Amino acid sequence: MSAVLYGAPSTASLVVHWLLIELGVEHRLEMLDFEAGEQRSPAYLALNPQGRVPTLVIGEQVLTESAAIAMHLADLYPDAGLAPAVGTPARGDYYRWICFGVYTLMPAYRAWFYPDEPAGPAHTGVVRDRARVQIEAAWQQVAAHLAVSGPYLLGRDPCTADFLLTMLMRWSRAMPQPSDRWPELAAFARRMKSRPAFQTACRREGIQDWL
Ligand SMILES: N[C@@H](CCC(=O)N[C@@H](CS)C(=O)NCC(=O)O)C(=O)O
Repeated sequence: MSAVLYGAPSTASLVVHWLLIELGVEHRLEMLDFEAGEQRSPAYLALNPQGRVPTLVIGEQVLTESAAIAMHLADLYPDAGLAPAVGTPARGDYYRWICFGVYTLMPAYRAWFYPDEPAGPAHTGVVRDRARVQIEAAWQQVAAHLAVSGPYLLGRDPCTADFLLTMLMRWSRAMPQPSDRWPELAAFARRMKSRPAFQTACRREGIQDWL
């Protein structure tokens, strides 16, 4: 199966790019220029009405939302073992951690990186302060979980949720309290970043930090 990934360097498309390489999926990259507003071009909005990345076109399907794409890829390539079997307790934990990324971390990051969205330009300071508190509390929770149940979110082996979490950790690298200040998270990130597919994805996106 071949695929086209619409993304932008160092954004939410990274986890999809990484998984495409990790899973050996034949693909083409279409990197959008955010500065030029390409994510809001009529052609792109026809694919992704939110005007955000990533979008994956795989076979006949157009799929958006990084976590949904990541879970779908894991299901399409079960031999890689990146998603526990449906109906098992591990699958429940897997959903939990994917949802934690999507419901807890992503909205807080959106507020951090786009602080005028919730309440306009006059309130960006308070929005960012609140986002920072939420993000740090989330990392504290993940670190506590890994300390007891690690080295990966589900224990011994990595799953797609670990890939998503690694990308979300990366987004905090320039924040006042980066996620890898927590030793458990730093160790986790080191392990995930040492995967050759992560390094390849970063190289292809021109990423030079947090490698
Ligand atoms: N929930 C979406 C979030 C996507 C998202 O916010 N992407 C950002 C980059 S990290 C984006 O496309 N920003 C461009 C814009 O909002 O104009 C997902 O995980 O796919």
